[in-house]
Amino acid sequence: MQRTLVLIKPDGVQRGLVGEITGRLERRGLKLVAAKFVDVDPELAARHYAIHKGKPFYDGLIRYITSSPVVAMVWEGPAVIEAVRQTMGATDPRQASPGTVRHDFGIEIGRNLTHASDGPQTAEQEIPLWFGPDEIVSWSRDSDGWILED
Ligand code: IDP
Ligand code: MG
Repeated sequence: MQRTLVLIKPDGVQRGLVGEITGRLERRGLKLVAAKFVDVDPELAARHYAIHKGKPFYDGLIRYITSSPVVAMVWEGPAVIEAVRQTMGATDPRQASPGTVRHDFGIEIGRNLTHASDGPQTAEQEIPLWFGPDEIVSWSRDSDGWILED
């Protein structure tokens, strides 16, 4: 089953939206397989956002993600990468569709509440930056049969 990295960024934590955002993913039927609270150091931030190095918003992005703790999670499900990106909405909250996290709780691109891996390769690179293999738990959910087809 596919997995993806999700971060609730410092603004989401500071604004008390951890339960709201996590609840949306749970209610969608996605399965949480790893979670922790992390005070992000500049090295981890730089590795996580290496692809954006050199862009005009890079320094601000590193300041943002290291400014206060984040919740890091791994979610599992069929096509979970696309599913989570849909639930979060477009990068810029002003472009995000109503009903998405970024639309419903955000107004500025530099305070867009969440991160989610954007493809299978990205997820494979990102998850090990945040979690060791022993921190990811495969488990059987009693409701699986009501959420997933055989
Ligand atoms: P994503 O988070 O939707 O995948 P990316 O393009 O990968 O978006 O950008 C990473 C993060 O960098 C965004 O979530 C946002 O926090 C920040 N960012 C992207 N573009 C801008 C910008 O133009 N100004 C300020 N911050 C930006
Ligand atoms: Mg991205």
